[in-house]
Amino acid sequence: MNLYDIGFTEDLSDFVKDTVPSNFSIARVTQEHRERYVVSDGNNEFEAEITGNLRFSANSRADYPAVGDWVAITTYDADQAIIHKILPRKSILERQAIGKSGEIQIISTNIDVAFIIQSINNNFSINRLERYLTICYSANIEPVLVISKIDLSTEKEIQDAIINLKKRDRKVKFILLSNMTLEGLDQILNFIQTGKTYCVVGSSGVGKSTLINNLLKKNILKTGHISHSTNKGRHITDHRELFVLENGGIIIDTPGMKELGMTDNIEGIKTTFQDILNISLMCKFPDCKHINEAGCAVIEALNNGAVDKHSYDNYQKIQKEQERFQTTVAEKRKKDKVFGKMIKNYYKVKRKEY
Ligand SMILES: Nc1nc2c(ncn2[C@@H]2O[C@H](COP(=O)(O)OP(=O)(O)OP(=O)(O)O)[C@@H](O)[C@H]2O)c(=O)[nH]1
Ligand SMILES: [Mg+2]
Ligand SMILES: [Zn+2]
Repeated sequence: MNLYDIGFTEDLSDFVKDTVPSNFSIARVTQEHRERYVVSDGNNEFEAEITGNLRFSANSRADYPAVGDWVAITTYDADQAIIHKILPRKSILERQAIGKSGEIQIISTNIDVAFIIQSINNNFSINRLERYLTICYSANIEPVLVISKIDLSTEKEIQDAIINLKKRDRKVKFILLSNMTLEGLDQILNFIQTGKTYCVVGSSGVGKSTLINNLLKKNILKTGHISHSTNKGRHITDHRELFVLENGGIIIDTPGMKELGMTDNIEGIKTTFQDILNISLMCKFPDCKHINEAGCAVIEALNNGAVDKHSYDNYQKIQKEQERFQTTVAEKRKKDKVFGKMIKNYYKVKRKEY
């Protein structure tokens, strides 16, 4: 195996030739634990830490390596490495960090396709799906909905879910899956292409790790069952990890997510809620918020049934959240600027004193 087997591309190779000094090697981050990483060059795995410099220059968590990243490393001993630099990311799957408004948490990077997993029996929610779609479209990542645990529901329940889905969103590709009967597994396998990177996201317990075990045809990952007996709490997967499949696809497992807070998602919102956005072009006022303005085409469409009420409500909620994120970020920047000025002035005064 080499770098190309874990997703390296010609574009990246050109970039490395032009910009990375030859005393560094290139690797991909395959595991992320707190401040501790595992990186791989396709052949060997290394336990890795970041340089003090990287840590010092990081403005936020988003500046730290994440699973999926390509990094410039130096190695020592047989299996230790230092990460010096993160290569530019092709895509970033991210959400707002839990409990830290205005801050970003990276889920994984350099992803081509995200499998959004929802189990049909207790986790299927189009509102939540629209959140995932928004973050995927914002990041230029193709979303694929996987409706799992179909062995636990009736044909009628499955059909109802599909009807609801089509009513709300006609674009998203979806696959029905049972990790027990393995129905749908071939469809997922056939969809996965050599050299492309996939990740699975969704709530805890929906079958993300079980799916990856099935794709790997090995029970490598800990899944719900084992953990119940050891009583390790509700979340079974506690870190992100990248795997290479037999067919050459690369797939990342992630811990279950309860919240999916919006960040800078304007583009993703536009794509997810395209119907609403198209209609809004006919609103009387260009800055219409579609709440109670005169001549609002969206409200009119809502009243005559052309726009789905649930979709509209979800759109408003997501839109507000993303505006709040932008405001928080702007306020933070302002504060940082003021603080920066204070420091500058302090040094000016100091210099004068000498
Ligand atoms: N009946 C049924 N059970 C499933 C299916 N997929 C997964 N399970 C079970 O659901 C439980 C949770 O599965 P996991 O794969 O650990 O779920 P996860 O999404 O990885 O959960 P976290 O790691 O906590 O995010 C396990 O007991 C699985 O055996 C399915 O398609 N059908
Ligand atoms: Mg898991
Ligand atoms: Zn309007």
